[in-house]
Amino acid sequence: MERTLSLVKPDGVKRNLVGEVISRFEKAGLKVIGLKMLRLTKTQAEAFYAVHKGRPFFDELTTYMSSGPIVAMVLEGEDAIAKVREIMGATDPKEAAPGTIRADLGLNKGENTVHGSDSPENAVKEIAFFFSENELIEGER
Ligand code: DAT
Ligand code: MG
Repeated sequence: MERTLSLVKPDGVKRNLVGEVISRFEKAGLKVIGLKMLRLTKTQAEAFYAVHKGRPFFDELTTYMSSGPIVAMVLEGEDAIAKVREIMGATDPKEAAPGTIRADLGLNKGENTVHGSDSPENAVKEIAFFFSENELIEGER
């Protein structure tokens, strides 16, 4: 069992794609064990994407990620990290495999509808960025 963090980015929330994104994860057998809607400040977006600090797209990325509400979720399942990355597709919707969220719904390399953690270490950090342990619901329900 593995946990990962996914976000529906501002373009996805704006276009009413929250349910569509969650539905694709659920259909793949992943369980939503934490869920919230929020809006990041620019400073919070910079902290979340700190790994990209110094890249040419950092300001554009963090301005965009703080431009409107997002939906944060923790997904749990076998190989959850890789599964979510596969369902999301490549960063650039033009390069994403057919049938992936980004190929079907993404607008461009920045407004690409979803985020998913890329490694177990980052999943732990990113989950803790948005959720406290008592906001994650596991087991019988
Ligand atoms: P991913 O979201 O697929 O993990 P990433 O971690 O390399 O991709 O980059 C984080 C986000 O930053 C990405 O979803 C969109 C934005 N981004 C990355 N490369 C970019 C670029 N060359 N131009 C504009 N935005 C970019
Ligand atoms: Mg990434």
